[in-house]
Amino acid sequence: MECGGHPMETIASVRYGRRERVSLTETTGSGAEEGHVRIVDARVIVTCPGRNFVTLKVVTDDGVTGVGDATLNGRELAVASYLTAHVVPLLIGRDPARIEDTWQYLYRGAYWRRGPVTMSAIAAVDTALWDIKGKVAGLPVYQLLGGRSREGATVYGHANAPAVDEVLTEIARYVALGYRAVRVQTGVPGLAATYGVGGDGQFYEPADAAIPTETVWDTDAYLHHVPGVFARVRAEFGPQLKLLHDVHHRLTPIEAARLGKSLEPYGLTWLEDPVPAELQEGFRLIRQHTTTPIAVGEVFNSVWDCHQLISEQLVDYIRATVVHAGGITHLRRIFDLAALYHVRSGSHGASDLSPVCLAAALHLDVSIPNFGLQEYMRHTPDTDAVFPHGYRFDGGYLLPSEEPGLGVDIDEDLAARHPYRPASLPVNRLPDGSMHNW
Ligand code: EZ4
Ligand code: CO
Repeated sequence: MECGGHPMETIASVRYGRRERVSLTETTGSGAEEGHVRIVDARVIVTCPGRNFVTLKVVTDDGVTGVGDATLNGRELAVASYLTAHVVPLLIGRDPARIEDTWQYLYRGAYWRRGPVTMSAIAAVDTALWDIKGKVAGLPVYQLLGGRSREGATVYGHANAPAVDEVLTEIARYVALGYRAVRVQTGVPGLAATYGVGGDGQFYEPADAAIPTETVWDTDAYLHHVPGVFARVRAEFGPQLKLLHDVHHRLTPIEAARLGKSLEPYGLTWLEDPVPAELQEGFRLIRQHTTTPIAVGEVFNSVWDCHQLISEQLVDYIRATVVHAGGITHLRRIFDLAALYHVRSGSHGASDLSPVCLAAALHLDVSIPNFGLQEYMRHTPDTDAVFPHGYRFDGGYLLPSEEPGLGVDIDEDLAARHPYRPASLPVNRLPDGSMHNW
């Protein structure tokens, strides 16, 4: 199979990028048989401009490049290695125009389906191929997805602070910038630290140490504290501002039901990740008790993680992302299913998803009919410099780039000046020392 001459050998040569034209019956269906443009290079770039990002850059023999985000916070090198060892050799010689076929090839071809590492790797390829298709067509990707359904993506910012007084100041800062929606997180009296509340209000980064930081959690203290926070926020900012809160998978269904009920007077737009979501039917119990809308999905990798949540209408917003849920192709499939059941999008947009992911998300956000909200945490100036991009914030909206493709790139020289640094997400324990969800 290694060198040319008869049909079986042609299969190998097509896969590894030689340009001979072969007939359909002689190929593996790699898409290269038409003798058109092929992928000639795919580079996996790991960089740490303040935090770690993994980026795939795909290059065609016409010199067109496309980028895809492959960042999985705290497990970056697993995805980088998956791409380098198991995906890049399969890409060389393929037709970059065949996005769906390449997606199916990598998904079905892995045999070991789904999971965050596999799906982030597939997402990176898929995103890069959409970028290439847009550049080849001379159109921004949202045009390839059906064009605009709205002018921009309404975003929510993160107002977080240890104390309630400080969080009110943070919210006011977002309101002054034009934000229409704010996620509110505070410290909990009696707990030294909690998720979502960093030292620096503007740039939150939970992966703060090579060996995981240990935090302590107390559900009773939390449930006692949170309703009072939202009472003060509503009293201060009135009924118009959209308010969100992230529980970060820490409650049981009945505890979440109690929290949702106690927050009903404050009209939250959503309560996020109230419980860990492996048990999809567990959300029925929450639903039976509260009208507070539920958002879930930032750790989901495929439609199979949320089909029951969606089809039973157990959630209101699905928060899967381009990078962790198989790219633009698969995330659109999830959003299309959601649209049938009155479930709207609420894409995860933490700063541990790179500007490449955010750019891709915005093309989906403005095109799909059932957009809800887009999370927006600003990246640091160093990150923005490594990933030059054309999307911009304007009066509470994010607007995708009008350039062909995604409108984002990676500056590889600058990226090389920020080498990888080991960083893990924290772990969390109950007061008695048992492990809990972080
Ligand atoms: O903790 O992305 O809604 N946003 C979040 C995030 C997650 C991080 C984990 O890497 O919950 O901030
Ligand atoms: Co969250």
